[in-house]
Order: sequence, then C-alpha cells, then structure tokens
Amino acid sequence: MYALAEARANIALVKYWGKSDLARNLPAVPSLSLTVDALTTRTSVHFDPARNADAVWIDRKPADPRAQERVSRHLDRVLPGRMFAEVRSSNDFPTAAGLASSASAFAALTLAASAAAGAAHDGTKLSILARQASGSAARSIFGGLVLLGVGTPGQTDSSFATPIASERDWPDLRLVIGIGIEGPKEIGSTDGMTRSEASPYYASWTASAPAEIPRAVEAIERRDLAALGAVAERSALRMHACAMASDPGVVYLRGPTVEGLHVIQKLRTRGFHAWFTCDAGPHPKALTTPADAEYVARALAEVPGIRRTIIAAPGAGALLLDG
Ligand code: 2P0
Repeated sequence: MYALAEARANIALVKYWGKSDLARNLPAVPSLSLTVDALTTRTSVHFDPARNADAVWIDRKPADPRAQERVSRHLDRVLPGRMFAEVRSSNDFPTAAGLASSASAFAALTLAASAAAGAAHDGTKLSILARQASGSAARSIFGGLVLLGVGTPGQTDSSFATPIASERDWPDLRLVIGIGIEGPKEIGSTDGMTRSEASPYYASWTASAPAEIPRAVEAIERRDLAALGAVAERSALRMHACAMASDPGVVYLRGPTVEGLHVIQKLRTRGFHAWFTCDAGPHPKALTTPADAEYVARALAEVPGIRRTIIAAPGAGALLLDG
C-alpha cells in the first residue's frame, strides 16, 4: 500500500478569501488560478500494518506536531478506518522562503494517499478531498487555469475545482514571483480569512468577487492577457483591502510588496505586459509574457528587499509517479 505523487503550487488570479462553512472548508467566493511549473511537492504515502503511529517527514526532517496532525487528519479523510502510515514530503523550493504552499502539499498528499489506498478517484473527487485540507489544494489537482466553485454550505462534496484551460492551451503565460521577506507568515490564511469576516468590507468583497469569474473566463477564451491581468490586479487589491480593514487589521503587504506593485504598474505605462498580484504573504507577483518576463524579473529584483525572483510558466496537475 504505497504510492508516490507530485503536485505544483498555484497562484490565484481571482482570489479565494473567506469561508461559507468553516467545518467543511467551503469557500465563500469562487476563485481562478494558474498552476505553475515551478514550486513542486513530491509526496510518498506508505500504509503499513506494522506501524503503531503515523510518521510524517517534511524535507527530510520530522514534521512539527501541528503539521503532523494536519496530515494525519487528511489521511483519515482519504481512507476512513485506515492503518498507520509513513508520509515523506519534499519541496523543490526552500520551505523557509514562506512560499511553502499548502496547495502543492495537500494536492500531492491526496493523490498519493488515494493511490496507496487503492482508490482510483477521478479529478473531481481528488479535488473535493484536497479542498477539505486546504482550499487552494483543490485547484492544484489540475494543471493550467483552474476554477474553484463555492458549493453549498452543509454539503461537503459541493465545492471542487474544474480545469478551464490546460497548461498546453495558453503556454505563453508567465508569472514572475518576487521573493520578499522570507520566513513563515505571521497570520496563516485560515486565520486571516476568519479575521477578515469582521471587516466592514467583507460583505462587499463576497458580493463583488463572483462577477470577476466570467470576466476572467472570457479573457482566457480570447487569450486576452490585458483583460485577465486587470481582473487579477483588482481581485488581489480588493482581497487585501478587505483584510486590512478588519479589526485588528490583517496586513500581509510589506514595503517591498507595495513597491513591487508600483514597479509593475509603471512597467505597463512603458509598454510592458505586467499585472500585479499578491497572496497572503509579502511576495509581489507579476503576470506577464515570455518576451517580457526577464525584464519584469530584473525590475522586481531591483526593488530593495526583493531578494530573488522566480519565473514560472503554466504547469501540470497532480501526477502519480509510482503506485
Ligand atoms: C488564493 N489564498 O486564492 C488565496 C489568496 C491566499 C490568498 O488560497 O484555509 O491556504 O487552507 O483553505 O488554501 C490560501 O488559502 O486556505 C489561499 P485554507 P489556503 O490562493
């Protein structure tokens, strides 16, 4: 009962922020992301009758108790009444950078655990399982541009991801990731979302977010980067505005993040293709083209406090490597 799987991180262009059902981890708003070819997690799961406890290794070190507990709970979800397991997970990017994404980790874990359990789940079922561990992980089951629907409160199986365009359908997309202040984030996503519910802007955020989906889908159908970029920039800024206006405010943006936003917007006035996004952390990101990616990366790298950049292209969904 062994399997090995890999999955890649995704960056949302229309952001998931807020939950309609905390216990089932159902998102309050639909989201749309790009699975990227950089930032890969590889995970093996071995259900072993000889074990009397789970053993979880992350990047060749024993996982801390919280991470271990989260992995064990997810294994219970994938295979209720299971035997204990050894789980080994490693990232091809430094975990300390604060890029360690629960998306790639739980997508890879879901596929590896399902395969080790002998279950041949389709993408929808894998996505429903992954979502319960981490909303963004539901999207990393698929490659390319991926939509995550909201579902219905009270119904666990009602929210899952669907691919809108594969990684081969629009290969000319690039995401430049500027790595700012490194280290684990101070406010986790779940916590940040829960706190954002106290924001006076939360109701407007959840009311205005769904309309961005048809705009993004239409832009994808037309391969219209400017239209998709405008949606992405608006969605990121509204998500952060909602979080920042909470009480106490949830502020993920740091000095270099805001400077990165200005640099990206300025590049546009000079004729480059570049649109800003930023997640629940300090790293500015730019949606761009293959022709402009190097220049955008150099401009971001010049922002004081941006330590390095990664240029990512559309990537594949979760893949079973063995088992
Ligand atoms: C996103 N983020 O759409 C949004 C934008 C971060 C900012 O999905 O609570 O770690 O585990 O379901 O998946 C991060 O959320 O949250 C995230 P949980 P997750 O990518």
